[in-house]
Amino acid sequence: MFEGLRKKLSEAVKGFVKKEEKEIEERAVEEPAAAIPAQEPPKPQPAPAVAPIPEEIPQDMQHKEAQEEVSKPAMVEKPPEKRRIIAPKPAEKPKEEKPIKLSLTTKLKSVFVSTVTLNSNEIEDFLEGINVSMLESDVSYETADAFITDLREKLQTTKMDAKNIQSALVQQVRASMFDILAKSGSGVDIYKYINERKAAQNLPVKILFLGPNGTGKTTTMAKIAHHLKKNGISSVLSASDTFRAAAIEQTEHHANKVGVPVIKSGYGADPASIAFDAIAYAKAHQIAAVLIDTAGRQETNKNLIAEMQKMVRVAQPDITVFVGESTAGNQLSEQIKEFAKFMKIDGIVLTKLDCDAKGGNAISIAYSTGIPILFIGTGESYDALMQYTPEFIVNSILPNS
Ligand SMILES: Nc1nc2c(ncn2[C@@H]2O[C@H](COP(=O)(O)OP(=O)(O)OP(=O)(O)O)[C@@H](O)[C@H]2O)c(=O)[nH]1
Ligand SMILES: [Mg+2]
Repeated sequence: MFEGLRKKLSEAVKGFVKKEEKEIEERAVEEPAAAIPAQEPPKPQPAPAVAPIPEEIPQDMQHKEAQEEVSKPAMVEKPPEKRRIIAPKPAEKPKEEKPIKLSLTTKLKSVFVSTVTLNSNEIEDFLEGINVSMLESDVSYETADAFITDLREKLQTTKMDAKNIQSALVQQVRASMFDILAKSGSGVDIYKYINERKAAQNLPVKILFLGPNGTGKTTTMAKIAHHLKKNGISSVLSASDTFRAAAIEQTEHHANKVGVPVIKSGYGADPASIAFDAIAYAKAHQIAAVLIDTAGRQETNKNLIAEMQKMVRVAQPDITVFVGESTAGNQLSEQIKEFAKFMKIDGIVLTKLDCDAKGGNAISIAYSTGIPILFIGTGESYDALMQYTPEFIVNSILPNS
């Protein structure tokens, strides 16, 4: 999970700061040494005698000499007109070669001062690489846009450790990621909430799972029941998918495996009435949580959406969870937004992140929908459900370097 985004972002950062001698050489021509700030310490050195430039200089010599020029800090003190800089002929530039990365000015500054701020060209070049990486990894346009704006502001004002610009850039990208993830606010901590309600003797807590077909609703419900049981909290499953073949047996199977009761009826039965019975059962048996399964449905199916609205009216869930698979890509946020037009959604479970090499949805889904992620599904086993934290996402995508 996150391999795609992690690889692309890290390449974007590393690629930016990579020192390529050839680029330095080219930039030496474009950026005169006068651009070096006044605060650098070295005392002016007498300029070494400048040898006359032979009319014909072998190409490899030109490169060598130009490299030597920029690698000697003292040389930058010379007035520009005395510098002996040999430009490669424009025709010799490979076509696909992109200039930029760090400018010579910034590179040289970093020799003399402890902090540097990128200039606007550098910032835009860096941001372009980051933007492309994000879009290619399923981060939505609006999220990538907001992210880039946030990062640009940071880069414009941040003085970075000149000796370790790469690590400083990583810090800024991470900080923007945290900012974007924070914009949807933090969701309810389901386990904590159940404990609080238990302490207040206000049970049961009712949780409804909804979403498109096959996203992992039933499995997620069973995973939560499993976690609650491990922590000494009782729950009951409501087999309210009376639509899909074998759905009731599947819920029963999970209930038996996990060791929790299940309330069921026959296929075609009213899902809302099964939820009602499960709530009554929980009240009668002092069960802490009622976990209500539902049939998979598309947001475009009006009848099934109306049925879901009825379930919400009858069961009055405390928490309504949208279960969506990470592999759905950018279409996931549209699905969630459509569902949210018909019922209040309190949080998202992003499943199958283990099958999603890109991982961009984990960055953008909460921002795009304004609904926080509560859990992340990382596999098929009952333990493969993680409570969402921004730290987990950011550390998985771009670890501190
Ligand atoms: N790899 C992986 N598989 C998952 C995850 N969550 C669920 N699955 C698998 O996805 C498949 C569908 O899961 P279900 O729980 O039946 O999905 P559902 O949303 O209830 O499906 P319907 O009831 O048909 O709408 C099953 O094979 C699950 O084991 C996850 O986080 N990672
Ligand atoms: Mg199901």
